[in-house]
Amino acid sequence: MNNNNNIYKIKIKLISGKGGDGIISFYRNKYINKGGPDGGNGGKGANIYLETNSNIDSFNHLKNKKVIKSENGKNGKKNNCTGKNGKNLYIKIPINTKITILKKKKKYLIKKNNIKILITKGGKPGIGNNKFKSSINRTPLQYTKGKKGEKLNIKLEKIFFYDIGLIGSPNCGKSSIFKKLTSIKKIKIKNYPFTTLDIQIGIIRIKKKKLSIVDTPAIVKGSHKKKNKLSIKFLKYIKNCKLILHILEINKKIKYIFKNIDIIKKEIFKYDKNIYKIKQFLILNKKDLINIKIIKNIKNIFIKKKIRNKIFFISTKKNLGINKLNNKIYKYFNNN
Ligand SMILES: Nc1nc2c(ncn2[C@@H]2O[C@H](COP(=O)(O)OP(=O)(O)OP(=O)(O)O)[C@@H](O)[C@H]2O)c(=O)[nH]1
Ligand SMILES: [Mg+2]
Repeated sequence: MNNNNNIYKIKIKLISGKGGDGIISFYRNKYINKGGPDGGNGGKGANIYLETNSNIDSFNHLKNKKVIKSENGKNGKKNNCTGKNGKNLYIKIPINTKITILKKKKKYLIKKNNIKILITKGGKPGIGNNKFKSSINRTPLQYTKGKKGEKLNIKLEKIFFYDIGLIGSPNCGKSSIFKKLTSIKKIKIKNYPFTTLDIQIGIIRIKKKKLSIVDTPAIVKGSHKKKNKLSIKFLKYIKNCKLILHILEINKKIKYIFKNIDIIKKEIFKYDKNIYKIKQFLILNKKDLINIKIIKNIKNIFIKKKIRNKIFFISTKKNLGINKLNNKIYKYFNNN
């Protein structure tokens, strides 16, 4: 999957079609050269709707579309004929799109498929001179023009909802855990930093539960900076998770483990403070590489530092602590 190039946020201007004008006309034929008024009304300007569609997942189809216009209504015609209405326009958007109407500060989040919302109304049609006839005005020269359609700037943003998000520094074993929990075989795991360059999505099946999980590229000091190629833009996939598994590499100096927790916290804070309100399990991976004394020391420091997160010591390589982690994940989702 390559999500990096997909467009998940876009601003567009919507301009609905103008209503067609009413016209002035008088009935004429071979035998009648001074017939009554027969100028028809204009057609309606087309509305613009946004419509959720489960077949699309991004706004790639709207790339480079800064302005989208819908059809104008046609002008009225002779013989009292009404002009054709503009054809309403339906713009496809993915499910879970947040729509912001910029000037009005109105927001919607559409979570279901095939939902249509009217965003800009087409202009009202003008009235032809036929409608102005009366007993005292048999040859009206009045008509009205069609009104302009509504115009709005909107912002569309795809919101991601996964159950579990994996975060952590380079090489700590995020993808190894992802592979273990999802049983997906084709996962790139290598002994160098930044193996994972894009998110990966999988499903964990525990008992009868199915939970979605997202693996992410590593976070390092400075990841929040835009110039950084692997910036933390991918945290958008994490920000609505119900549980975060923060992975730490245990075969490092103890000081480094705690420094790492702070680095990642700072980087995430710079992206969105609310992410830290999400329940977080701290997973200390690579338990096979250290002895029990170090584990005890680490546990003590967690207590001293009053870090209250649930802590797990695991090894994906030796399959240690994985069942316990699975059970706690299951319990958490059963209770929340
Ligand atoms: N000894 C040991 N090695 C492990 C364990 N888990 C993962 N590794 C190794 O650690 C290295 C990195 O693992 P990955 O799963 O690719 O780590 P990652 O956090 O996804 O790395 P990036 O995507 O680069 O950020 C690989 O060589 C793994 O085989 C473990 O429990 N014990
Ligand atoms: Mg990885």
